[in-house]
Amino acid sequence: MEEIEFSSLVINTMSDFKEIINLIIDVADKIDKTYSGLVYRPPGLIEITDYEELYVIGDLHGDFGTLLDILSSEELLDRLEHDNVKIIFLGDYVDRGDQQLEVLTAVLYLKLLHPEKIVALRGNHEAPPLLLPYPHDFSSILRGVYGTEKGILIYRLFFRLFQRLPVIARIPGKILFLHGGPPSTVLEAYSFEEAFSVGVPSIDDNTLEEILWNDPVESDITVQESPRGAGYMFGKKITEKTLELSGTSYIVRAHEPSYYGYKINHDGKVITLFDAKIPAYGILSAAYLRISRDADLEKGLENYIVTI
Ligand SMILES: [Mn+2]
Repeated sequence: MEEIEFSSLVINTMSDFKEIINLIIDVADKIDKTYSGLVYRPPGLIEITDYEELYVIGDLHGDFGTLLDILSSEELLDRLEHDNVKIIFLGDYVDRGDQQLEVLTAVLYLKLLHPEKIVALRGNHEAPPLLLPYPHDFSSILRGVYGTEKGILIYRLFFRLFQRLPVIARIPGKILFLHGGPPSTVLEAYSFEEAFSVGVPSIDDNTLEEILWNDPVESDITVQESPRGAGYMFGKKITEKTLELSGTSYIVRAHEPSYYGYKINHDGKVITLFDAKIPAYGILSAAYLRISRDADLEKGLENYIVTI
């Protein structure tokens, strides 16, 4: 499929009240399921067990143009149909940007078309009911597009879908993916499952807040207050304990605007990706990761960052 064709599919779907409802309902059934090469471990972990090439995309915040640019420069729409590629989105599809509904519809549409190849993680803007971010203008966008009554209904459907999005992905032995950062409770945890609420009925509220909101800090302090008013800043010791518990070598996360689209912390063990080239952030480039199955990750994951 060409980008122009995909773009009009997305716009036609979001412009039709019934079509968008159908998309939300259909995709809700697919976001937390096991497929070939993607193992779902409830309530919020996806294990990526097979891929030829993996792409990782950070915050989009309504930047549909950058999403289309990435899909186009990597020929991903075509390759999703023929190759064993996987795309991990790190969350924050909505709020701030002009084309939030387009971005969210596009990501969900890709998941609907290729459920075994797309992982759509949750960001802090796909918020839990008691922890709304600021700004949270997504609901007013929906009221603008569909009118008040229908807009509120669509918002509620999206909001329910957000509660079901997985919050962590892992390539066993290699990389852990999440939106914000590991919870500070990893320091006292005995296992990965305990630390990240895997295999329990629901994710602990504080764990969820930290996974969605935390940011790295270059300091020997284990944890410190965050200026965001939610989550914490995590130091190197938390990164080291997380890598040990999860049996991985790197943490890939998003959440923080970075001038070149990426940022490296904790001696290269924490990589931040950001892809919202919108005026609110004034960043120069967006960045994503492209990792093939045979990539030698030992020499540093930062070597696989691509800027656009
Ligand atoms: Mn965020």
